[in-house]
Amino acid sequence: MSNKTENSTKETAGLGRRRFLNSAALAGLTVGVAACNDKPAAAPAASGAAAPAPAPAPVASAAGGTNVHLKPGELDTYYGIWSGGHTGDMRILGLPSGREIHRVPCFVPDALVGWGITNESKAVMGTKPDGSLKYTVADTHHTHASYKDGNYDGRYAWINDKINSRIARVRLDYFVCDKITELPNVQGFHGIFPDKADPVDPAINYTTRVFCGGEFAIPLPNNGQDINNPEKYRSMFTCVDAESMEVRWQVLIDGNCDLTATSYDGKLAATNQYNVENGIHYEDMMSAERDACLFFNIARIEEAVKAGKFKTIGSSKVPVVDGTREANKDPKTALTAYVSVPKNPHGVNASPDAKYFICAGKLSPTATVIELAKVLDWFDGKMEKLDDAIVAEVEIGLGPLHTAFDGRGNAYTTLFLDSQVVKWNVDAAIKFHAGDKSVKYVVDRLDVHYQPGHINGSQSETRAADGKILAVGCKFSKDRFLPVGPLHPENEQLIDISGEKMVLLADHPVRGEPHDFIIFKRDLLKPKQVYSHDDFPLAITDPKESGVTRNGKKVTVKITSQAPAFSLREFTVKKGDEVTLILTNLDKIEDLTHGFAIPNYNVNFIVNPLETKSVTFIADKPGVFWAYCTHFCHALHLEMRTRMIVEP
Ligand SMILES: [Cu+2]
Repeated sequence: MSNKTENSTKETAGLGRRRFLNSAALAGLTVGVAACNDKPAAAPAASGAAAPAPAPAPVASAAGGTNVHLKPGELDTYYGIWSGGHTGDMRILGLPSGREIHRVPCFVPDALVGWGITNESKAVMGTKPDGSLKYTVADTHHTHASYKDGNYDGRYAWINDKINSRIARVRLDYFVCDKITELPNVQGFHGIFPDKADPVDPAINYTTRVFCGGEFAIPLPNNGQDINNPEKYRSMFTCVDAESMEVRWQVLIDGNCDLTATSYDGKLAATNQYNVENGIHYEDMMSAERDACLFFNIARIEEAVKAGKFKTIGSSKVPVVDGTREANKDPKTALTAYVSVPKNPHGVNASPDAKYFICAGKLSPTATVIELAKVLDWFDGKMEKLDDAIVAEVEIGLGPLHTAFDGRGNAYTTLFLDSQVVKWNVDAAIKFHAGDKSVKYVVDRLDVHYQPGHINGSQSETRAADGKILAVGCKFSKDRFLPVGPLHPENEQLIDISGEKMVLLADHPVRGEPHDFIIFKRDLLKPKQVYSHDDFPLAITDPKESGVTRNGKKVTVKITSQAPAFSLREFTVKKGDEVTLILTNLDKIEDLTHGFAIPNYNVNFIVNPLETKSVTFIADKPGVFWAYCTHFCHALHLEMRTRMIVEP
């Protein structure tokens, strides 16, 4: 704690709360730490990490030149894609302003869009046999986008649902979720990362797979067997096809998966493991001094699947290969490699020079730098000891979690317990680790508010990392915003990293709780403003097609919208009918969206320009129901209604 004590003399009175928070967080951890006789969590920071924290930075953009206060009408330079957390959505921000521009519902119903209400969204989300939604809760943590040539290509972004082990894909042309896949035999699907190239075919220099890490070990199959045999619980690493969204294969592993990273050459994926012990109680999960960064040899796994060297589990037909330690002792045939990493690591991130994966120590005050070429050497039988792939393991501060990059050789790691971001130089850390103790690898430290988790920089996880801005997801905001009762927002802080010293630029409250995010240049996306009728098989292209058709008790209502009127002034159905209402918005002017709500029938959704949506419901209440436009569209917006008449 010497580092904290040293820093505290420089802290302002207002930051007394930081010390309180820090000791509270440490106290929580110490319970487990004491139980396993661990000392690293309370160990002093490294000699190289002894640089004192700078005084709290000015809020304005005096240094670095990044202006977070855009003039009215001025557009942001970057898109940010954020996970929404409990709200099960993806949030789109503009940066550096930090303004939230859009939310893309994925796993959880959304009353603006009609997500979970329209037939089209229900088909994506998944339904029970009675047509109701299979799930209405989710927990999105990580979001990453598709790559080409080592940079984002603007096709897709993916996001996980940890609660129900689902992966959603969002089309980045329309910013809509178009596919959701539930992973078989996996619980606690956590880390997610698309590949950046094919491991074998160099012509495929873009994303074709998405890797998903399963965190919670469970009996396999989880059908009531082995409940009381935790030693038989296992987790799996899953590969999903980026286009079809089908599950391609799974790898049975020892330990768990946490975060996920992929190499730029497509050959390796990895996940950090905080529970190599396969413990089911947290003190068991912290008993080992070293856990692992588990590497997957993608080409070999796919060869094994092709050669039929797999099994299937339960009712799933997905091929499962054996990635356990026991089955992968021979490097020349191994599908997996368990590189050891100190104590319950969190976060694994690929450096933009494509050379390293960096794991943050969490319960160890260290970052571990693993050289990917050496991991490949081990697989090729050219390097005897796998852990020789570790080229640096240096102390950086307390509670390191996630790492971002500036493209100039520096890494930025969040320190949860220290409530800081530490900037450190990767090459210097490698030299220090190799024996040159005179090297100062810590470049700068900055206090953040408070207890930071994820961190990411502009273009950080691409070959085009530009070292301009850094966003930090602080899990606690405490005193940073007006109090609104017991639930505090989280605090997303923005940092200028264009200079030698980090400069804190802005605080932004966010509803709980985003986890991970990516930030990239706005010109990488070309979002469309108007749909095409071709996007929708049910599209009504001419208002003359509007009307009611009946097939027994099944009734179809076709209706179009053109400001300020719907094509039908009224439509009549009978009590007990199963009504499918199809609405096409024939307005093709940018930003001219209409809504459609039916009182007492739990229907509300929007149709964007040339978009078609449908809803199906039982007309179980007779009477007159004024269906109306819920999305302001015209001076006569209030007059934009139609009567649904349900005859008794
Ligand atoms: Cu309208």
